[in-house]
Amino acid sequence: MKIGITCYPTYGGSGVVATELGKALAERGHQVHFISYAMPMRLDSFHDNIFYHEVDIPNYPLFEFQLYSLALAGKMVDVIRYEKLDVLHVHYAIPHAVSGYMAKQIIKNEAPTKLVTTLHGTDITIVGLEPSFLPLVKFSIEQSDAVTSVSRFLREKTLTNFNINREIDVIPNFIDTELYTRNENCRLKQQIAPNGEKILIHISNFREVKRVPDTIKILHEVRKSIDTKLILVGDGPQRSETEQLTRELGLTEHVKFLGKQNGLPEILSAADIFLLPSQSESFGLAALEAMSCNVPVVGTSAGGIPEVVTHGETGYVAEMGDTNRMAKYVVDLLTNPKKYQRFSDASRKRAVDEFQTDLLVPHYEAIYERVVNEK
Ligand code: GMT
Repeated sequence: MKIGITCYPTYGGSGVVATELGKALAERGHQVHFISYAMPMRLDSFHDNIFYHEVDIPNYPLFEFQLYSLALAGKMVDVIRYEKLDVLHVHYAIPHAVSGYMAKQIIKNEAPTKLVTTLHGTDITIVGLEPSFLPLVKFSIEQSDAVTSVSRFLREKTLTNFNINREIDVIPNFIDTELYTRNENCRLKQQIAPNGEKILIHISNFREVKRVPDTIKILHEVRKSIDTKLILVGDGPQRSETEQLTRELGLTEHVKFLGKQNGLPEILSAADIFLLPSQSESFGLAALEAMSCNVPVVGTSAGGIPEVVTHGETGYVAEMGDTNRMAKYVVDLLTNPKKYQRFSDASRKRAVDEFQTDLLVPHYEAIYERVVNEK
């Protein structure tokens, strides 16, 4: 099939999932056309069957704000028309599903391209609920030929928040478990914990919803009984606040801020436990990446996290903000080597058995087949 994919190219989990999906589809023989304003971050080498169409956003003195949604719709029309796409698959509803709908309407007499929308998280739980966006998100979901969500939690939220009555297929985030595998000879572990200290890790884009300062509070509590370090990977709005709290609590030499990084499997291989104290999380791709590298997760029970982290088997979940309980869970795991090993093995097994790329990409293909064959 010929499949167009639109996503946020450089920021966040939805872009990662969309790009990995495109790569997997191309490997399975489909022709994939990425349509975005920049080259997707994970599209870092040449792939057969993958094409990239950059959206050019015209400027004009009258336009105080850039008209990305319109420029995107125009580019979508162009790619549908000349590449003869069977399916246009948009990731994250705002504004992609709206632009996709517009493009489909403009070209409907020339091309029967179907629109598939994947909902990822804050497009439904936070920003999509803004009064100025809500009717657009609701309409574009209702008008898509198929809609998928990355967790059961997100499907329920979509139906209730937007008062929508339609089929939504749940397809969880997936992972390349061959790539995300533990490297037992990790050099970073030696550098950060030369005396065999335990290592906690958190990876995110440091937005408010991630509650990154909670990782510092957890470390502070854990260090009362265990010599432990914390690695923080990523950058974003909460970084300075987190750095400040680190200094206030006298933890500077125990917290390593690595900033944005590639090579996550190598970094995750240094860690003993992944922390995910989010306020809102529709799935938690970062937790899955950790689990695939044998790292159990301690986090909150927010949103779809319990669909990924099995409480008492691959990690623990607690109420949002309850950093003392999360710290207790961390100490419990780090002081029970047999239990820790069981959780670590179970984390890897769950990633491989339930969330491997090869298991989940066929679900997307089945949806494409379904919509293309629908009259
Ligand atoms: O930043 C993004 O790309 C999307 C972001 C969000 O805020 O919606 O991430 C979401 O999509 C990921 C991939 O499906 C999920 O694993 C994340 O849990 C989800 N983030 C939130 O719900 C906060």
